[in-house]
Amino acid sequence: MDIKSIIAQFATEGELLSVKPFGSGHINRTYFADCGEKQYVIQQINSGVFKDVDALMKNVFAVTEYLNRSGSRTLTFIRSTDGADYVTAPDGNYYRAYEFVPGSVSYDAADTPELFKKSGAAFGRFQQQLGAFPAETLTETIPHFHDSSWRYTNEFVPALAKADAARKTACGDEISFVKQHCDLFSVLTPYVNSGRIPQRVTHNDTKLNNVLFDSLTDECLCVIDLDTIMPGLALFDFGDSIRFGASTAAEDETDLSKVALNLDYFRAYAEGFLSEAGATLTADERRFLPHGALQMTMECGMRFLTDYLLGDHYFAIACPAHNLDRARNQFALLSDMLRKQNEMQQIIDSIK
Ligand code: ADP
Ligand code: GN1
Ligand code: MG
Repeated sequence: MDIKSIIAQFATEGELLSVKPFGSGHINRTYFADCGEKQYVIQQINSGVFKDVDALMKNVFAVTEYLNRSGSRTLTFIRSTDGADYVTAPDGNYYRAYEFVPGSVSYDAADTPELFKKSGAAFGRFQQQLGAFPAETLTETIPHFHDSSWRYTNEFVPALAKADAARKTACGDEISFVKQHCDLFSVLTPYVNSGRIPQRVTHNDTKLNNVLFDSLTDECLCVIDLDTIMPGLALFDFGDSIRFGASTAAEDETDLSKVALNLDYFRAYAEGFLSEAGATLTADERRFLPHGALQMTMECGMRFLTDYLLGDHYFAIACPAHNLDRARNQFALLSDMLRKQNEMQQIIDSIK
């Protein structure tokens, strides 16, 4: 359906002047709509990924209204002209709208460790702001999202059986890599089961481009992409940020000699994150922060590989081997992280 007639169904202000595709997320289809005095973000929600759009939007409204009430800056979602949380188009696609944050920018890479440190503080603060949010009122929008062992058994292994033969042959080395490293997925199990690493309300998708910065001052304005806010582990929020933002290369860089963990960026992020969330972390959460980075990198690589094996139905791709390129990249990053595990630990221990 025509995006302009979708926008007309939301209670936006002003007259639509222009609309264009926007952002670099892998999941939803995002548009920027200029309505003169106000600008909006319109998103086609990926309902293949989010099976219960109704519950997803209830979560998003509940979290943003909660943050607003407590004075924390967050996204402002706009209801449809007839008061619904989202719009269903005649073709069955779902759309939502929220205000574009004026003067904001998001980054796919941090030019300086200082900028990356600010994103660490933003995600640490976000976790604090949701510390008292009633977790039981949230629907799990993607069940088992960071249950890496579950993903291994229930997604990766079945994908090996179902995969197209040519694709499977193309990634034999990567399949072996996953099998060799899947023991990383069970390291935390006893700590989680005993409560020494507690479940908290977490963001679960803490990529650098899920934070908005002020385009003039580079101060963090707010955390976005609120679709995966669910009970989860603090050290996975930490780890996923490191996976994406402390790599020396983009997530889909194919020259693997460029892919490494930048320890200066690791330190910067850890300082930012711990300055806001450090006081509430248990000793075990803190100790396993580097493991969070290892596990999120390994899990993400396995997810990319699974999607490649199954024909690219989950992540948006720009070329046929995109998911395989991303998987190889994540495994190269993981290999470097394993080499630098002691240094990561020393950095965490040195931050008071
Ligand atoms: P996805 O799930 O596809 O990652 P996001 O909600 O993260 O969707 O949106 C995709 C991208 O659009 C973000 O990474 C960011 O670059 C941009 N973006 C989204 N919302 C805003 C906003 N309110 N203001 C500025 N940029 C935004
Ligand atoms: C997706 O939506 P986006 O692009 O911010 C994915 C994350 C992955 C990431 C890899 C809902 O994040 O889990 O880590 O791609 N989001 C979802 O870049 O699956
Ligand atoms: Mg995103």
